[in-house]
Amino acid sequence: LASGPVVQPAPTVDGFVETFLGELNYGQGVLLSQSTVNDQYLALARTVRRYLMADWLETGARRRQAQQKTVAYLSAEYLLGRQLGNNLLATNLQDVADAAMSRCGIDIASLRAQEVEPGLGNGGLGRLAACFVDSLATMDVPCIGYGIRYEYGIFRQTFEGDRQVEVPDSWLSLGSPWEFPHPERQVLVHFGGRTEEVTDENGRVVCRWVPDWNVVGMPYHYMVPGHRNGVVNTLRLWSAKATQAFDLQIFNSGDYAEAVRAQTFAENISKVLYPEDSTPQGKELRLQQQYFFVACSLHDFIDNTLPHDFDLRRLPERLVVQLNDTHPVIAIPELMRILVDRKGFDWDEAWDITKRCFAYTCHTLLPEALEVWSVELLGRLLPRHLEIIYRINEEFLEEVREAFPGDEMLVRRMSVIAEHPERSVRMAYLATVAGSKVNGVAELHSQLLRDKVLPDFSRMWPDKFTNVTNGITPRRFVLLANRRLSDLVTDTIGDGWVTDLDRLRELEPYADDASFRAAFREVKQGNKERLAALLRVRDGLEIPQDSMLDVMVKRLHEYKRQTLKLLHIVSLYDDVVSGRVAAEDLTPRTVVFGAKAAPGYHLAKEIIFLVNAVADTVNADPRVAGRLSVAFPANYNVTLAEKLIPAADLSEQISLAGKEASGTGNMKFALNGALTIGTDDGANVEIRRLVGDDHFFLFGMTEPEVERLRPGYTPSMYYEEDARLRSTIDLLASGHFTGGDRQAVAPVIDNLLHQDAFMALADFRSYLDAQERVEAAYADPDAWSRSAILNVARSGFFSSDRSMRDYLDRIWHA
Ligand code: DL6
Repeated sequence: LASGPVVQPAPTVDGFVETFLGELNYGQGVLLSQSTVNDQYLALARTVRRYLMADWLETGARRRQAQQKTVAYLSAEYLLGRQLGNNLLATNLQDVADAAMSRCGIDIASLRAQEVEPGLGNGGLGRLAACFVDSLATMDVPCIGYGIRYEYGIFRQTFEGDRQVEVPDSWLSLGSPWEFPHPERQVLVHFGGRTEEVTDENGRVVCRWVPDWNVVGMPYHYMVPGHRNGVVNTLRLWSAKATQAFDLQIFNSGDYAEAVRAQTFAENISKVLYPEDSTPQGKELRLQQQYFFVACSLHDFIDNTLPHDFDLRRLPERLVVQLNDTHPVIAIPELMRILVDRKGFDWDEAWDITKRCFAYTCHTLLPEALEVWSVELLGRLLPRHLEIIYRINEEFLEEVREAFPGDEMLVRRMSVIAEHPERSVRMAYLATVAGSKVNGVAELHSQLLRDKVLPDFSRMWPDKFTNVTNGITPRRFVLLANRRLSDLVTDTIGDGWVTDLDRLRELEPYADDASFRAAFREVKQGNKERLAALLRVRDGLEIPQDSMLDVMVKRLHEYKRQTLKLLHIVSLYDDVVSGRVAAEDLTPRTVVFGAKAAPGYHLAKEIIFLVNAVADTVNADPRVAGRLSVAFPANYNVTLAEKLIPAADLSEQISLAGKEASGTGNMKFALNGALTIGTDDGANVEIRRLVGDDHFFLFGMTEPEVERLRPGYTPSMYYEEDARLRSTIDLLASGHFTGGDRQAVAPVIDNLLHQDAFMALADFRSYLDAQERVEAAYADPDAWSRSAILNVARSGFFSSDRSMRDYLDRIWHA
C-alpha cells in the first residue's frame, strides 16, 4: 500500500462529481448549496489535481530510480498563465469536468474565470520558460524548473485618466490550489559578512565565508503535466522566510514593529516580481533575489535530489543547469563555493566540473539589459562569491593572454570585471566564460550576439556559440486558446499535430480548398465574436465585427515601436478628417493594443497615455465611425492573450531591426492564422522564410541599414521631407487628441523629432506602404484566408517541442 500512489479511479462523470463534492465538503468545509464561486473553483482545481497526482508521484519515483541527466532550468521568471484549463487539457478531462459541473448546476466558465493567473514574469522571457517546461514534460525529459514564488507577481495595470496606474497583484489571496508547500525541504541561505583564511584538518590554508545574516528558502512544488502522456514534472519555486519568525522578548516589551523586523526583511526577498531597480535598495533586493533562488536550487539538487553517496566528480553526467539570461548567473560562483569550500574539491577540479554543468541563454541585444553588479554591492552581500569571481577572471585572462599574446586592450575588453563607470562584474561575461554553451534565441539574434555583443569571446571560442530559436507550446496557444481552429485542424488531418507540430504541413493543400477556407473564416469570425463578448464585459469596449483586427500586444518599449503604430493610426485618421480620403475608402480596421510599461519607465508611460488619448478621440469621432477604431484593454496578460491572438487578422511585429532578440508573440499569431506585418528582426526573419514572402508584409530597414544610418541620424529631416508624416505629427502635436493640451503630447513628440533612438520616423514611409499592401490583400477574403492557412501550415517549426529538441541536441546532450 505504501509503495505506490493511490490511483484516482478512472475519470467518469459520476466519479468526478463525487470527488468534487468531497473536495467542497471536506476540503472547503461547505455544502454545494452554500458554496461561493471561489469555493467551487478551489474544489474543482483540487479535483483535477487528484487526477494528476498518481502520475506526479510515479514520475518522481521513476526519475529517482533512473538517475538520468536532469535539466535544472534556472529562471527568475515563469509566466505560467491560468492552470485549470491547461491541466484539464493535459488530463483530457475537459468534457468530463464540463458534464460534472453542469450536473452540479455550475457553469464551468465562471469557475475558469475565477482563477487569477500567476503572473510571475514580465513578458517573453518568463513565458518562454513556461512553454519550455510544458514541452519537457510532454517529451518526458527529466527537468526541474527552479524559480521564485513571488508573493506579488507583475502588477495589475489599470488606467486612470488614460494613464497607467499599477496595482499590486495579490494572486495568492483567494487561495492557491496548484501549489504544494514543502517546509521539510527548506534551505538556509546566507548573506553578508566576510571571508577568512583558516587551516583545514589536512594542513591546507582554505577560505571560509563567515556570513552575518541568513534567510530560509521554503519550496513550493507545482505540477507540470505533459500532454496526456502520464508524465508530470515539477516546478519548484522558493519563498523567503525569516529564520526566526519574531523576537518574543521585544514583542513583549511592546515594540511590535521591531519584533518582526527580521521577518519583514527576509520576506521582502520573495515579495515582488523583480522590484523597481532604479534605486540602490531596489538593486540590492534584486541581487538578493537572484542569489536566494540559485542557492536554494543548487542546494536542493545536490543535497536533496542526488543520492547521498553521489560522487560529485560525476555531476555533469547528472545535471545540466540552463541559465535563463543573466539573472541566475551567480549560480556559477555558488557551485564553485559548494565544491571547493564545502565538499573539499581542489580549485581546478571544481572548475572543470562547473564548466561542464552550465549553459547560458542570452535574451537581449540591448546593452542596458546586460546585467552588471557593482563590486561594492556584490562584495558586501556575497564576499566569498566575489573572491571566486576574481579568481575565475584571473585565470581566464591568463588564458586570453596565452591565446592572444601582447593584446592588453583585448584583455581589458574581455575582463569579467569592468572598471568604468564603476568597478563591476559583467554577468554575461561570467556566464560566457563558465558556460559550456552560449545561445541566442533566434538566428539573427545569435549572429548579432556573436558579432556585436560578445565578438571577442566568439573569436576565442567559436564552438561555444550556438542558436536555438524560441518556440511556443501548441497546447496552450492553439489547443486551449483556439478550440475552434484545433477542431478544424484535427477534423482535417487528425490530432498528431498537437505533439508533432510539423504535421501542420499536411494542411497546405487545403489552402486551395474553398470549403476549407470558408470553414477557416468561420473559425476566425467565431473567435472575434468571443473576443468582442469578453472585452465588452471586461473593459466596456466595443469591437466591431466586420473589420480587420489589427493587434499589437507586447511590453511597452521604445524599441518595439508602439509609436510607429500610433503614427499609422493617426495618419489614417488624418487622411479622413482632412478630406484627403473618403471614409468609405478606408479598410474597416480595429486596432487593439495590449502593453504594460515598467513602472519607472517614464517615456513608455507617456506613450500609453497617448495611445489611450488617440483611442478616445478616434472612437468618438463620427467621421471615422465603422471604419477605424482603437481598443486598449488594460492589463494585458496570458489570459487575455489566449483570447486576443486567435481573433487577430494582422500581427504587428514592428521593432527596429536588430533590437528584438526573437519575439514569441509573433509565433503565436502566425500559428493562429494571423498575417504578420513586420521588420526583418528576431524570429520574424525565420517566420517570413518559412511562410513565404507572399504571405508576410515586410517593411523597414535591415539591421545593417540601421547601423549605416545611425551616425548622424536626424529624425526631423524625415519630418521635413515627408508631407504625410509632417501632417500626422502636426495633428498629434496640436493637442487634437488631448483636449487641446499640447504639453501632454510633448514628451513623445519631442522624443520622436529630436532623438528617435529606434528610428520610427525613418521606417514610417515603408511601414505605410506595407500597410497599403495589407489593405489590398485584405480586400480579397479568399486570398487572405489562403495566406492565413499557409501561415498555420508552415509554422510548425515554432513549437517549443522543437526548441527543446534543439537544446537537447546542441547543448544538454541529455
Ligand atoms: O527569449 C524570450 C524573449 C524574446 O522573445 C524577446 O525578444 C526578448 O526581448 C526577451 N528578453 C527579455 C530580456 N530580459 N532580460 N534580460 O525579456 O526574451
